[in-house]
Amino acid sequence: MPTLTEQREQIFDSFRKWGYLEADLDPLGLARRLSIPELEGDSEEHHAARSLYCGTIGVEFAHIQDAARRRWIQDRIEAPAPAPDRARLLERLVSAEVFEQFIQSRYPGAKRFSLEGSTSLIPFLDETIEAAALHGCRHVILGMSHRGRLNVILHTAGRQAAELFAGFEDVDPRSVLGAGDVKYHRGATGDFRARNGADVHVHVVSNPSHLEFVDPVVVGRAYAKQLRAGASGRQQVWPIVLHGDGAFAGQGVTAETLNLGSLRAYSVGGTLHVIVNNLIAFTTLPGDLQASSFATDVARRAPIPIFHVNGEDIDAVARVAQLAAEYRATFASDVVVDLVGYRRYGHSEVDDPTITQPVLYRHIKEHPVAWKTYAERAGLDAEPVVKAARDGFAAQQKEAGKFAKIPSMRKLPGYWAPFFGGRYKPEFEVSTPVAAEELRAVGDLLTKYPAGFHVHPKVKKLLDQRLEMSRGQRPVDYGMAEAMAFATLLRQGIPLRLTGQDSRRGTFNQRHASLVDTETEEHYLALEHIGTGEAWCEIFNSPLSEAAVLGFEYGVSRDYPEALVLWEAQFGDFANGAQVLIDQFIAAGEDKWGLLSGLVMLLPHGYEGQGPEHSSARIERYLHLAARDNFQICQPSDAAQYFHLLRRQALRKWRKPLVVFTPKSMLRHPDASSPIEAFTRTHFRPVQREHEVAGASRILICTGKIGHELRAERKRIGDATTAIVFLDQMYPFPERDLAEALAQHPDAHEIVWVQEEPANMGALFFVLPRLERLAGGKAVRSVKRSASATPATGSAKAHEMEQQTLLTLAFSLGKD
Ligand SMILES: Cc1ncc(C[n+]2csc(CCOP(=O)(O)OP(=O)(O)O)c2C)c(N)n1
Repeated sequence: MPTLTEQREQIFDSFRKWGYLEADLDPLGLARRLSIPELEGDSEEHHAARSLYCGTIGVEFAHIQDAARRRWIQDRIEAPAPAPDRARLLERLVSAEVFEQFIQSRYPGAKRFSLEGSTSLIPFLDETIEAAALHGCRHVILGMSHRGRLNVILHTAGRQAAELFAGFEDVDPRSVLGAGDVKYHRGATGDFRARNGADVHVHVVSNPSHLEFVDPVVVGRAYAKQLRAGASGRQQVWPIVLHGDGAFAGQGVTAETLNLGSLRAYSVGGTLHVIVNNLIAFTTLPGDLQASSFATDVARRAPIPIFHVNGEDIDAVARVAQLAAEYRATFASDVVVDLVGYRRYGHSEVDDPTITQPVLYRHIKEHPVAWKTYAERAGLDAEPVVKAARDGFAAQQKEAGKFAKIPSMRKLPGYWAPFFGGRYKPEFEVSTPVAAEELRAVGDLLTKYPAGFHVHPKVKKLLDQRLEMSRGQRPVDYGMAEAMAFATLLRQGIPLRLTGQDSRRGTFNQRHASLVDTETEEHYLALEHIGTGEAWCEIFNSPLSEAAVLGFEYGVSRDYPEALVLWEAQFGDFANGAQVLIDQFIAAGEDKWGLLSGLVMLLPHGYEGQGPEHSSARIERYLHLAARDNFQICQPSDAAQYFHLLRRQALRKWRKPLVVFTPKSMLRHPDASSPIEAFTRTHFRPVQREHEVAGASRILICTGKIGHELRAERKRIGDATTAIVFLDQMYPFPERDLAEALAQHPDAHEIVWVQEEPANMGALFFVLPRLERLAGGKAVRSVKRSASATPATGSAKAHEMEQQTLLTLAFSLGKD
């Protein structure tokens, strides 16, 4: 027979595990409450446990493996709730509600994505940041989408209502022609004055329409800011991400981002995820949005607590805010808060929800606003608070008319001061060669490892070769060129971060940034011991994600402009798993938001008979996105070009994303290796000319591996009249360099663009019109695979035949 205490514990344990399923979470009282057999019973213990676990707070924590963490939550839920500051909570709630109504009445028809029905978000954030400030928080990086954004910018980021109202006034459209973004996407920075006197700097991150894709960017930005802050970084910088319930449940990038939470390469000591749960997405109800009862279920795979709270019980909302903040501060863990409310009007202000949810909206129409209910329950007089809010906004509206154009509510941190974007100018170039002595020195450092470290014999051989490369005793391959670029930059004080799937060793066994002890599996990263001053180095294997990890690294690059931040795709083909990040942030961030990034994307590319999904990094996609010098698109044709390209990227102050198509089979190929002099003397050349053939009658222009194959073919057939030019930088298009390369062969009668990709892919569409402009009337032709729905054939034999046909055609096309 269990003792009475044991019986009590059993009952309480059931409620700790299942109680949230019966909790009273829906302010409208419409959601069907589950009935869990394990919770049935009418004993005193049942009542006691039910009042704790099935009230307006429901906590999911039984899935957390760590008993100490479960105990922490249990102790707090089972202890009396701390007394809330009701006057303050009411004031925040009223202000949030009145703000929305004020815009509705003064700017009818304008889209603002009202927060009404979920305005408890504002007191929630208030209490969260208050609690965070007590734990040392001084920076909040806040990501969110459309819903309630203006309200958050006002009440949480501390901007003036006048600035927001100005966004609704007519402005001169010429200031944003062809660029800019809508008001509910733009970022904002401000200060939150906490009651303990601390100023917490709040930054609302600019985001695109694409829901949830800002999540990893927020976390990456927080990571970079924490690195800057040093040992107390995690205490000082807190990421908070707000989600819609539909988006949180539906978008895969949320799951990817949650997975980053506890990985060493990505951990920020906990992100607070807050679901502004209005139980609807546009016109779709939860039953069609998610497989389970809760939008939060995707988070249950992580060992993190999920707090559900009825958004109309403002005291409970405040309590959950404090619990969430304290949990993050105590365990450096992610926390999910599900703030359940409703949506008072349509998806946006121009949308009528009674067409799709007529019954629900009849209920909503009758439902009193949250501040009225709260004031009544708390015995507070809300009228003076409402009046003060209205008067305040009316005064702010008068101020709004004074702005000549939409005010920028954002301020870039000081570390961006030395860097700039805009159009390319040759004067931005810097010197990238490195003295031979320095290369010898880094060669020594890169090939050394601690005494007693057992290196794999194959790796030992590679290190011996690398030592010889650094001394000019053998040509330098890509792997060593990259290591030397990284090492020389680190020694110049440039921090470095590289992540990607299997990037430490390198997918093609080429990098070996980290040596693995054959006896202990301990790792040794020589590059970590090379930097000077502030130059830290991080090289990590990423999880098997593209979107979240690319978003994260973009975020890091946004807050560490002086670092070289690189993300590597396993094969370039897989980068389209992160297409939203590429389209919405990397290509468009500067145009939409004036925000720069020096992120490098390394995309292995090349037709080597490996099938449709291991051949093409889709050069065409990047070229389609290229305009106004928004990024750089390059394919270095040899190791030294790669070295100078990386160094140029880090050393120039012109901050632009760099897309690099990197080699696979050419990684160690002698034709693409470079003599040491190419590292000590030259710089990156957008157009690589050769000097073998002078006064050619035909010029082949190409980029990447095919160029080396063309050279081999030319040798094989003994052709002495065809010149081969490599286009190592496709964008910004190096028109002048190419014109000079063409001018080298004034008698050439034909210019041929040769590419491995099918006719509907590759750089063809981009290069051809430009070549025609430069050709001065000469014939411009092209050699490519036939247009195809897939990038490459699945048959290695067919590939060989196709490749040989390309080479044959390249040397015969146009010849009589
Ligand atoms: C990736 C993506 N797909 C579709 C949309 C179009 N869209 C905009 S808002 C919305 C509904 C969002 O619902 P929810 O996440 O619950 O947030 P709510 O608007 O209810 O606050 C949809 C489908 C989008 N913005 N992003």
